[in-house]
Amino acid sequence: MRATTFAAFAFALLTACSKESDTAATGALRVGFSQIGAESGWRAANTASIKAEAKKRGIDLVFLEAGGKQENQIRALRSFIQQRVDVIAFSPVVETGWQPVLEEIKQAGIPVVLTDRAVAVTDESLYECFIGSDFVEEGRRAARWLAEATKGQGVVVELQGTPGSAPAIDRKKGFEEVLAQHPGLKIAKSQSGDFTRAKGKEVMEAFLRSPEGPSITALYAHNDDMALGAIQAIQEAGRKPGTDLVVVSIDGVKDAFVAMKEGTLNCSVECNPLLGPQLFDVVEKLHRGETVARRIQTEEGMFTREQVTDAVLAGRQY
Ligand code: GZL
Repeated sequence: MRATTFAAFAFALLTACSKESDTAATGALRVGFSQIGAESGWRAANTASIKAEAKKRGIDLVFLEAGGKQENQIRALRSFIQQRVDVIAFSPVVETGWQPVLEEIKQAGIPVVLTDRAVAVTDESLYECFIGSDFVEEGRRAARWLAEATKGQGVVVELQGTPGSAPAIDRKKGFEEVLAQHPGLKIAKSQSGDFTRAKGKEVMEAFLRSPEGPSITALYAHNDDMALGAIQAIQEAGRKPGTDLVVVSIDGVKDAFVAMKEGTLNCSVECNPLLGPQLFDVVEKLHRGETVARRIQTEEGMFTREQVTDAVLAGRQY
């Protein structure tokens, strides 16, 4: 065989092998996931669920955390386009500001799945599916429990989640909708604790030091982590969380169950973070070219301190 022919043959063979190896290497479904950050126990459980499920299914997961910053999420989404992943999924830190990057992803022909939180866009075709809770109903459940527990009377303070985030907007909306039916329950102060324990404690300290402080009889926190920080502030102020100041929050993480067992937290409305299985069911369907539901809502309950036995506590997955 002449040298040039052999070289051409060898090159063709190597290229074919490399293509073959590329195909073999990229035989696994490749998914880019942009996570908000690590702000709460809920988020940690959500991340663990997504990573564990991808591993279980042999999915090549490119997982990027954004430290709570939208600009980092947008950068991550653009990097997924460059990496030509098969599907992009993300939990949007806030509702607005996504349309341009979602249009770029659509242009690249990559399907998008939203998990946990929704986005506000004018073109619904920019994503295939939103998997997450009904935050408005979570807020309603918290208010219904509080109205029942206080016989519709009291001075409430509210720790809101991240400003502009779907859970903060909707949990406030649902809570106020039910509270409007109980004129004896008034929200005296409301401020963001950004879903973190530290900020929840700091804001609750300020509430307690304010002129309305001595009259506060109830706290509504948009997540357990802020409630747990606030409980510490209430105790340090010499008040009794769970008795002379009732506390209701949302998530249902393990630390909330510990607090309910101790009697410092009265009620936690469940918000299920274990979205990994549902996410990758949708991702695999999309990859097979099947249609998927536009909206998948997680089923959730509510827990009060009276229900929390050692067995219930031991049985909690997150
Ligand atoms: C709710 C989720 C919220 C949790 C918080 O689905 O987005 O963000 O309630 C978390 O604990 O930080």
